[in-house]
This record gives sequence, structure tokens and C-alpha cells, in this order.
Amino acid sequence: MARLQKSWFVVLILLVVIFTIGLHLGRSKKGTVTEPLADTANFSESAMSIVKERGLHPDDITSALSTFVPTGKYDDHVMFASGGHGGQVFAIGLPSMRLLRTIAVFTPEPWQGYGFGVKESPFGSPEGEGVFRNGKLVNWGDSHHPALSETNGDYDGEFLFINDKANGRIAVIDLRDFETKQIVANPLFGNDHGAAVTPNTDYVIEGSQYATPVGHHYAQLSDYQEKYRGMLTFWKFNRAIGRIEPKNSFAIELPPYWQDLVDPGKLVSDGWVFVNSFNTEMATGGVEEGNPPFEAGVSQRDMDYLHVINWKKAEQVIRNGGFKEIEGMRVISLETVLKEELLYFIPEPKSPHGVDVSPSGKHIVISGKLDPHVTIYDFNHIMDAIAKKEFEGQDPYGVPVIKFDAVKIAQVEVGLGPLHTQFDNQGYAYTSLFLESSVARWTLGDDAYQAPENPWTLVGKIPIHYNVGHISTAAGDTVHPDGGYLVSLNKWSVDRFPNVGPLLPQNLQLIDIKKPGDQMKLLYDMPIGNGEPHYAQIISMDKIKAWEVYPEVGWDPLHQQKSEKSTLESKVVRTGNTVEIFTTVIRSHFDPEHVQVKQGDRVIFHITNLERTYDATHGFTVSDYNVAASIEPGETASIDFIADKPGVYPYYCLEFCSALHLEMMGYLLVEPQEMQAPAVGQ
Ligand code: RUQ
Ligand code: CUA
Repeated sequence: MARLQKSWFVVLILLVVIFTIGLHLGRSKKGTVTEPLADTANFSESAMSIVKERGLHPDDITSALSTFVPTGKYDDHVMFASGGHGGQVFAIGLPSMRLLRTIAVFTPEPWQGYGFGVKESPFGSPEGEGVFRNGKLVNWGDSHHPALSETNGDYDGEFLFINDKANGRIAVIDLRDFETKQIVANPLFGNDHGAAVTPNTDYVIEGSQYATPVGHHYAQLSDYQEKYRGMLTFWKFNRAIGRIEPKNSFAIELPPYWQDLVDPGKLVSDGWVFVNSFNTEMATGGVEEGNPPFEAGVSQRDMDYLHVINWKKAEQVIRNGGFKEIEGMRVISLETVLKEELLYFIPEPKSPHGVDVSPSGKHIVISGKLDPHVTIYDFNHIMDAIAKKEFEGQDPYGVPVIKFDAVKIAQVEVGLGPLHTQFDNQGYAYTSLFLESSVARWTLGDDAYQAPENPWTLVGKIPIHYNVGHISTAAGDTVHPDGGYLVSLNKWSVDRFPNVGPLLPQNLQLIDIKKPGDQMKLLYDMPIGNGEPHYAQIISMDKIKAWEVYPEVGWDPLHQQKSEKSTLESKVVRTGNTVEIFTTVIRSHFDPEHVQVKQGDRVIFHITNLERTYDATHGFTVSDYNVAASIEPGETASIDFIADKPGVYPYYCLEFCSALHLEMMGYLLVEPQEMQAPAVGQ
């Protein structure tokens, strides 16, 4: 018998070895692609027959050639796109527009074992304080604005942040393993919109959207002007531990306008942050009571207010104790904001939406949804106007309003419904035009980034399909844009794809922006049949330094250190009613394979994946217990549940990891209460 076992073991080991060698042979083939275009005559003949057969246009061919990435070759950029009310983040390769990874953030996701009983995720640990709102589990989000961590205003590829508009939360993703590590919930307000990082990632800035009473309290809408407020929260990020520190964070109280997008200054304008707003009318809606509906009430004035905020000085005010604490958050009151001169307003036309700081940090671009222009302000002029007190007055709360003409240096007529602006490395700016379904290219009058054409002129437009929201250019909101690519994140796709029913995919369109002037070219349509991407950021792939396998066997990915629960050998430890099963996995077995517990026991599997092979992930689930784990090579994952129902529960590996994957299972035997021997003396 023992002999039989031994020979089986040898066969298993051989299988693993053969598989691993095959894998390595396969990998080493990468790069040994046959000589490009060795036989041009043959190429053109066979290519032409495909062109004819498929009825392709010459333009289609250049598009196809620009985006095709042959097997074994890599995309050169990756785009992190928010997943809207799907709550996740998508990592998409460019130029191929292939989905490389969905990162589970606000919504549980079983493939990654995210939110299904695994403790090493915000859904199972104190890092997930923000998973709860009012003590209730909130297991979805409306992810809007991804923000890559920055060093000196350039993406550094280390972390990614994203906000949840629906529930006023921020999540932290570590790009060493592309996993969410922390979710924090804003204690002051329940929804947000703008989210961005300061140029060295000292803070993740979160702007409230719809004004409410501060701290989730109650107040009548008739008390709107006194009791409702806007807020800007500065979440302190500690890069060394990869966590937001709520205790070291602070917020600034603002008038109850609807603060919208947020863009921190950079280079010359570092230390300031620009936030636009709408509903400076302070309309409170109530169409059913005969009031103008919000859409009209909020759009009466020609100008709203760009908020210009000195956050470096605000940090100083906090250090000097100039705050009050509300719901555990340090808040600088509006009174102190005014006294310390932290906030100025600049009129901005007309239902503004996007606010974007140019790569040099000198220019701030505003798009008014109901104005065909983008308006450009000069940062140095803003500083002068503040120094010389060139104010046209105050708002009702006493905030100084800077004279529009003193700081506006240009307006460019770009077209209808301008929303968001991005930049490239040739001195161009790009603005999405929602109403026109196109993207406008115009020239910056910026000595650091000088386009060949006259400054502040529209040079071209490209139609998109359809209803563009954000656009994203490669590193397009940093101090050194890469240029090359622009992705138009379109809300509607209408007729672009085969009909899959009334709920249509969004359409992400890749546009080539390498050539100057009016030469922009649509390359690719990517349907995304998932929650609606809002903003996206595109980073060069060589800035991403993700791990192939976890650094050592027994890794706790949540804390990025060796897990106390890791093990190289299996053991079962019972403490009272808690049974801890220290489990190992390696192709193709779990150890142990039999686990016997009693009904009502708390069962914790601590599973260590012993593999060091690239991609040798195993999964784990126990029937009926709503648990699922993904255990990457080197990882230790703990799954925790109460075995409240008696029976025999197979557990098995979820990943097709080897030829004997189906054999990779075990039995959890939950002995019924009534069979359990009564304690002595009963
Ligand atoms: S903003 S609707 Cu990014 Cu255009 Cu959220
Ligand atoms: Cu491990 Cu299948």
C-alpha cells in the first residue's frame, strides 16, 4: 500500500515537472518572432485577399496594424478606467484595448475571492471600515475618478486611488499586486465626485458633490443656506504603509454650492487646488411643489465659482490647531477659511464641469457645459490678483471673488457641450464635447509646451460614437504627458455593436494623436459590457512594477508582509469551538484532504499556496458556505465561516491549475450536533 502511494507521488511530481518545463519553454519563445515582412510579395498577396474578403477600407488596415499586438508581445501602456456603478476598476492594455484585469474595489468579486469570506481584503478586515455605512454593509460603489500616485507630478506606478460617488468613499489599490487594500468612508458627507492626488501623493483630495448637512445630520431644505455645506477632504496618504490615515487627514468647509471636479496645482501652482462648482444659485429643487426643477434652478446664473484653495496653508492651519473635530475628522470651519484667506472664487462660465491644470501648472482650463468655449486662467495672474486684491466683490458667505478679466487669459471656442480637457507632449490640449459627440484639439499658449500653430486656437476635431464624457491621454494630467494615444470614454454606443438587448455597452474609442494639426485618427472601438467607465488614466507599462509571484511563501497580501498564519506543513488546531486548518496547496492537492468539525464550530482555513511558478494560482471554495478564495503563488489566505449546517461538503480548487485539477479537492465533514458525544457528567 505504502509503495503504491509512493509511486503515485512520483507520477504526480513528474506531471508537475513536465508542466513547469513546458511552461518555461513556452515562455522563452516570446521574442523569437519570425523576421518581420521577410517575404513582402507573399505578404501583400495573402493580406490583399483578406482585405477583399472582409471588404476593408485602407483606413481600416492602418487602424488594425496600429492596434494589433501579436501573441507574446505586450501593450506599451495600460489604462486604469473606473467601472462606474459596477464599482470596480478595469486595467486595459493600449494600443490593443484588451481587458487585462478587473480590479475588485467596492463590489465583491468571486474570481479574486474578494468579499467571499477571505480576511485579507477590505471586505474581511479593519482596513475595510469604509465597507460599512451606518453600520450596514455597502457592497457596491459608483467608481468615478481613478488617481494614480505621483512623484513630482508624474505617475510613479505604485498606487491607484478611486472614489465612490454614491457613498462618499475612497479606495487604495496597491499596484504591486493590483489589489484593493483599504476603503475609507467620509464621515462628513455621503456622496462625492472629484478625487485627485497632490503631486507627491501627500493627500488624496475628495470633493463632496451635493451639499448636505455636515456629518450625516438632518436639516430641513428650508435651512439650506445656513445648515447645508460643501466639503473638501484631504485624506493623508502614508506611502510607506500604503494606507490612508484618517487621523492625519482634514477637511475644509465650503459654501453649499455643488463642488464638482478637483485638480491640484503642480509645479508653479503646487500647493493650491482648483475645484469647480455649480448650483451657486443654491437651488433646492422640488418640482412637485411648483419650484423650478433642479436642472433649471441650478443653471440660472451665467457664472458659477471656480474655487481656488491654498491647501499648503490649510495644512499649516491644521498644524496650528485651527480646526474643530466633527465625527472624528479635523475640519477647518468656513469662518477660519475666510480669516486665514484659504479660499478665493473666480467666476467661471456656464454650468462648469471639467477643471484641468496644464502640464506646466500655469494654466487652469474650465469647461462650461452650456458655453461653447473653454476658459483658460493664468495661475500667476491669479496670484497677482490675490496680492493686489483685485476682487469684484464677495459671495454671500464672504468669500472674495476675483475679477474674471484679471485672471482669464484666453477663451477658445471648441464646440458644444465641452466637458473635460487633457494634454499631450506636442503642446495640444483636447476637450471632450458631449453635445457634439466629438473631441476638439486646440493649442496651449504655454512656453513649456508650444504647439506649431498659434496659441489658443482650435486646430481640429474628430467625431466619436457617441456622447463622450471624459477623455484620457497617456499621462495626460501629469507634468510630462506621453502623447500618442487618446481614449474617448463614450457613454452611448447606439449602432456600433451588434444588438445585445436594450442595455448597451459603453464604447471606449482609441484615437491616434501622434500627427500634428487636424490629423487625429480613430483606431479602435472597445465595447465594455459593464458599469460605466467615467475617468481613466493611462500610464506607460514600464512604470508598473507588479510582482510575478508574492515575494515569499506565506505572504499576507493585505499587509504586504509574511503572514502569521502561513505554514509549510498542514496542521489542525482546535481552540474551544474554533477550528483552524493550516492548509497547504500545490499542484494538485490540498493538505489536509479530510477535515472533521462539529456543527456550530467556527472554521478557519489558513491556506498557503506553496507554488513559486508564475501563474500557478489555486482557488478554494466549500460548497454552500458562500466562500471563495484565490490564492496566488506564495499567498496565504484565511477563510472564515461558521459550519452551522451539518453534512459533507466537498471543497475544491477553482482554478484549472493542472491536468489533475479535478482531483484537487477535499471533504469537510460537519458532524451533526445530535451525534456529538455529551460531555462527561451530563
Ligand atoms: S465627471 S459624472 Cu468625471 Cu464628467 Cu463624474
Ligand atoms: Cu489547483 Cu486546480
